[in-house]
Amino acid sequence: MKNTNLSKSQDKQISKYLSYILRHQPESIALQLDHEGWANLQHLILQSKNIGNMQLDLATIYAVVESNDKQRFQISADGLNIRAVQGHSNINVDLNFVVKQPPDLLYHGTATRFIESIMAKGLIPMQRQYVHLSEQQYTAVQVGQRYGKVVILKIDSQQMHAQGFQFFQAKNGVWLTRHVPIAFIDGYEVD
Ligand code: HQG
Repeated sequence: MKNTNLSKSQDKQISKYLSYILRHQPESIALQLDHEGWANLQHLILQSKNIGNMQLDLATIYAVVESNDKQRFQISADGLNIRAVQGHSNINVDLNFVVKQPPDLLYHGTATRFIESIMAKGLIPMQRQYVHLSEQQYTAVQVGQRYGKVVILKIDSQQMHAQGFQFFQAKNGVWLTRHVPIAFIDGYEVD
Protein backbone atom coordinates (compact mmCIF):
# COMPACT_ATOMS: atom_id res chain seq x y z
CA MET A 1 0.00 0.00 0.00
CA LYS A 2 1.31 3.46 -0.80
CA ASN A 3 0.11 7.00 -0.60
CA THR A 4 -2.15 6.45 2.44
CA ASN A 5 -0.33 8.89 4.69
CA LEU A 6 -2.35 11.83 3.49
CA SER A 7 -2.31 15.14 5.28
CA LYS A 8 -5.67 16.64 6.16
CA SER A 9 -5.39 19.14 3.36
CA GLN A 10 -4.47 16.45 0.82
CA ASP A 11 -7.40 14.38 2.01
CA LYS A 12 -9.73 17.36 1.56
CA GLN A 13 -8.31 18.15 -1.85
CA ILE A 14 -8.98 14.61 -3.08
CA SER A 15 -12.44 14.58 -1.50
CA LYS A 16 -13.29 17.79 -3.35
CA TYR A 17 -11.94 16.37 -6.58
CA LEU A 18 -13.96 13.17 -6.21
CA SER A 19 -17.08 15.19 -5.36
CA TYR A 20 -16.62 17.29 -8.48
CA ILE A 21 -16.14 14.28 -10.74
CA LEU A 22 -18.71 11.95 -9.20
CA ARG A 23 -21.46 14.52 -8.54
CA HIS A 24 -21.06 17.09 -11.25
CA GLN A 25 -18.59 16.75 -14.12
CA PRO A 26 -17.49 13.15 -14.92
CA GLU A 27 -17.24 14.23 -18.56
CA SER A 28 -14.37 16.54 -17.65
CA ILE A 29 -12.17 13.41 -17.54
CA ALA A 30 -14.34 11.44 -20.02
CA LEU A 31 -15.53 9.21 -17.19
CA GLN A 32 -18.74 7.26 -17.62
CA LEU A 33 -21.16 7.05 -14.66
CA ASP A 34 -23.92 4.47 -14.86
CA HIS A 35 -27.53 5.51 -14.19
CA GLU A 36 -27.06 4.93 -10.43
CA GLY A 37 -23.95 7.10 -10.32
CA TRP A 38 -21.31 4.36 -10.23
CA ALA A 39 -17.92 4.91 -11.86
CA ASN A 40 -15.40 2.16 -12.48
CA LEU A 41 -12.47 2.70 -10.10
CA GLN A 42 -9.80 1.70 -12.61
CA HIS A 43 -11.22 4.08 -15.20
CA LEU A 44 -11.33 6.85 -12.61
CA ILE A 45 -7.66 6.25 -11.74
CA LEU A 46 -6.49 6.00 -15.34
CA GLN A 47 -8.43 9.04 -16.51
CA SER A 48 -7.63 11.34 -13.57
CA LYS A 49 -4.83 13.82 -13.93
CA ASN A 50 -2.61 14.70 -11.00
CA ILE A 51 -4.36 16.37 -8.08
CA GLY A 52 -1.87 18.95 -6.89
CA ASN A 53 1.28 16.82 -6.75
CA MET A 54 -0.62 13.63 -6.02
CA GLN A 55 -1.50 10.87 -8.39
CA LEU A 56 -4.69 9.02 -7.63
CA ASP A 57 -4.35 5.33 -6.87
CA LEU A 58 -6.56 2.72 -5.27
CA ALA A 59 -5.02 2.99 -1.81
CA THR A 60 -5.49 6.77 -1.81
CA ILE A 61 -9.11 6.50 -2.88
CA TYR A 62 -9.84 3.89 -0.20
CA ALA A 63 -8.16 6.06 2.44
CA VAL A 64 -10.24 9.10 1.47
CA VAL A 65 -13.50 7.13 1.31
CA GLU A 66 -12.90 5.67 4.77
CA SER A 67 -11.69 8.82 6.51
CA ASN A 68 -14.20 11.14 4.88
CA ASP A 69 -15.81 13.39 7.49
CA LYS A 70 -19.22 13.24 5.84
CA GLN A 71 -18.93 9.77 4.37
CA ARG A 72 -19.57 11.26 0.93
CA PHE A 73 -18.55 8.21 -1.10
CA GLN A 74 -19.42 4.55 -1.39
CA ILE A 75 -17.45 1.65 -2.85
CA SER A 76 -19.58 -1.07 -4.44
CA ALA A 77 -19.82 -4.47 -2.74
CA ASP A 78 -17.66 -6.05 -5.46
CA GLY A 79 -14.98 -3.39 -4.92
CA LEU A 80 -14.99 -2.35 -8.56
CA ASN A 81 -16.94 0.92 -8.50
CA ILE A 82 -17.30 4.15 -6.56
CA ARG A 83 -20.07 6.75 -6.30
CA ALA A 84 -21.05 9.82 -4.33
CA VAL A 85 -23.95 9.11 -1.95
CA GLN A 86 -25.64 12.49 -2.42
CA GLY A 87 -25.16 15.99 -3.79
CA HIS A 88 -25.43 15.30 -7.52
CA SER A 89 -26.24 17.92 -10.09
CA ASN A 90 -25.82 15.41 -12.91
CA ILE A 91 -29.32 14.80 -14.25
CA ASN A 92 -28.38 11.45 -15.77
CA VAL A 93 -27.86 9.96 -12.31
CA ASP A 94 -30.69 8.55 -10.22
CA LEU A 95 -29.65 6.94 -6.93
CA ASN A 96 -33.09 5.32 -6.54
CA PHE A 97 -33.57 6.58 -3.00
CA VAL A 98 -36.35 4.89 -1.06
CA VAL A 99 -39.05 7.20 0.31
CA LYS A 100 -38.63 7.50 4.08
CA GLN A 101 -40.52 9.17 6.92
CA PRO A 102 -38.46 12.13 8.11
CA PRO A 103 -38.02 13.30 11.70
CA ASP A 104 -40.56 15.96 12.72
CA LEU A 105 -38.07 18.80 12.34
CA LEU A 106 -35.20 19.27 9.93
CA TYR A 107 -32.72 22.12 9.46
CA HIS A 108 -31.32 23.90 6.45
CA GLY A 109 -28.32 26.19 6.73
CA THR A 110 -28.07 29.00 4.26
CA ALA A 111 -26.76 32.57 4.06
CA THR A 112 -28.53 35.86 4.83
CA ARG A 113 -28.19 37.01 1.23
CA PHE A 114 -30.44 34.16 -0.01
CA ILE A 115 -33.27 34.73 2.47
CA GLU A 116 -35.35 37.15 0.44
CA SER A 117 -35.43 34.80 -2.52
CA ILE A 118 -36.04 31.74 -0.32
CA MET A 119 -38.97 33.46 1.38
CA ALA A 120 -40.44 34.15 -2.06
CA LYS A 121 -39.87 30.77 -3.75
CA GLY A 122 -39.27 28.38 -0.89
CA LEU A 123 -36.19 26.16 -0.89
CA ILE A 124 -35.34 24.87 -4.34
CA PRO A 125 -32.50 22.52 -5.38
CA MET A 126 -30.69 25.20 -7.43
CA GLN A 127 -27.90 23.29 -9.28
CA ARG A 128 -28.47 20.02 -7.45
CA GLN A 129 -31.18 17.36 -7.75
CA TYR A 130 -32.54 17.86 -4.22
CA VAL A 131 -32.78 20.34 -1.37
CA HIS A 132 -30.40 19.13 1.36
CA LEU A 133 -31.59 19.07 4.98
CA SER A 134 -30.00 17.89 8.20
CA GLU A 135 -31.17 16.50 11.53
CA GLN A 136 -28.60 18.45 13.50
CA GLN A 137 -28.58 22.19 13.75
CA TYR A 138 -24.77 22.31 13.95
CA THR A 139 -24.51 20.53 10.61
CA ALA A 140 -26.80 23.15 9.08
CA VAL A 141 -24.54 25.87 10.51
CA GLN A 142 -21.51 24.31 8.78
CA VAL A 143 -23.41 24.03 5.50
CA GLY A 144 -24.60 27.65 5.64
CA GLN A 145 -21.14 28.97 6.53
CA ARG A 146 -19.94 28.05 3.05
CA TYR A 147 -21.96 30.91 1.61
CA GLY A 148 -21.70 33.75 4.12
CA LYS A 149 -23.45 34.88 7.29
CA VAL A 150 -25.46 31.89 8.41
CA VAL A 151 -29.22 31.61 8.66
CA ILE A 152 -30.77 28.44 10.04
CA LEU A 153 -34.16 27.54 8.63
CA LYS A 154 -36.38 25.18 10.59
CA ILE A 155 -38.36 22.92 8.30
CA ASP A 156 -41.69 21.46 9.41
CA SER A 157 -40.94 18.09 7.86
CA GLN A 158 -43.70 16.44 9.85
CA GLN A 159 -46.35 18.60 8.14
CA MET A 160 -44.68 18.20 4.77
CA HIS A 161 -44.71 14.44 5.16
CA ALA A 162 -48.35 14.51 6.34
CA GLN A 163 -49.23 16.42 3.18
CA GLY A 164 -47.55 13.91 0.90
CA PHE A 165 -44.16 15.50 0.22
CA GLN A 166 -41.56 12.81 -0.28
CA PHE A 167 -38.34 12.61 1.70
CA PHE A 168 -35.29 10.45 1.12
CA GLN A 169 -32.22 9.82 3.23
CA ALA A 170 -28.80 9.38 1.69
CA LYS A 171 -26.52 6.67 3.06
CA ASN A 172 -24.57 9.32 4.97
CA GLY A 173 -27.66 10.59 6.82
CA VAL A 174 -28.38 13.72 4.76
CA TRP A 175 -32.12 14.25 4.16
CA LEU A 176 -33.33 15.14 0.70
CA THR A 177 -36.53 16.52 -0.76
CA ARG A 178 -37.42 18.21 -4.04
CA HIS A 179 -38.83 21.51 -2.80
CA VAL A 180 -39.73 23.13 0.51
CA PRO A 181 -42.60 25.60 0.00
CA ILE A 182 -42.50 28.64 2.28
CA ALA A 183 -45.50 27.38 4.25
CA PHE A 184 -43.22 24.75 5.80
CA ILE A 185 -40.33 27.02 6.66
CA ASP A 186 -41.07 27.19 10.33
CA GLY A 187 -39.06 30.25 11.23
CA TYR A 188 -35.40 31.08 10.94
CA GLU A 189 -32.64 32.48 13.03
CA VAL A 190 -29.39 34.20 12.18
CA ASP A 191 -26.58 32.28 13.83
C1 HQG B 1 -29.86 28.24 -1.56
C2 HQG B 1 -22.51 20.15 0.93
C3 HQG B 1 -32.09 31.55 -3.32
C4 HQG B 1 -29.61 27.20 -0.50
C5 HQG B 1 -23.30 20.63 2.12
C6 HQG B 1 -28.11 27.04 -0.61
C7 HQG B 1 -24.64 19.99 1.94
C8 HQG B 1 -31.80 29.42 -2.53
C9 HQG B 1 -27.85 27.26 -2.08
C10 HQG B 1 -24.75 19.85 0.45
C11 HQG B 1 -33.15 29.12 -2.77
C12 HQG B 1 -27.59 25.99 -2.85
C13 HQG B 1 -25.75 20.81 -0.12
C14 HQG B 1 -33.96 30.14 -3.32
C15 HQG B 1 -32.23 27.37 -1.93
N1 HQG B 1 -33.40 31.32 -3.57
N2 HQG B 1 -31.27 30.63 -2.80
N3 HQG B 1 -35.27 29.94 -3.58
N4 HQG B 1 -33.39 27.85 -2.40
N5 HQG B 1 -31.26 28.32 -2.00
O1 HQG B 1 -24.49 23.93 -2.23
O2 HQG B 1 -27.79 22.84 0.80
O3 HQG B 1 -19.64 19.13 1.72
O4 HQG B 1 -26.41 23.42 -3.81
O5 HQG B 1 -30.02 27.66 0.77
O6 HQG B 1 -22.66 20.27 3.30
O7 HQG B 1 -25.88 24.53 0.64
O8 HQG B 1 -20.34 19.09 -0.65
O9 HQG B 1 -26.81 23.32 -1.40
O10 HQG B 1 -27.45 27.98 0.15
O11 HQG B 1 -24.81 18.77 2.55
O12 HQG B 1 -20.62 17.06 0.78
O13 HQG B 1 -29.03 27.86 -2.61
O14 HQG B 1 -23.46 20.14 -0.08
O15 HQG B 1 -22.01 18.92 1.15
O16 HQG B 1 -26.32 25.54 -2.48
O17 HQG B 1 -25.45 22.13 0.30
P1 HQG B 1 -25.93 24.02 -2.55
P2 HQG B 1 -26.52 23.28 0.17
P3 HQG B 1 -20.57 18.51 0.72
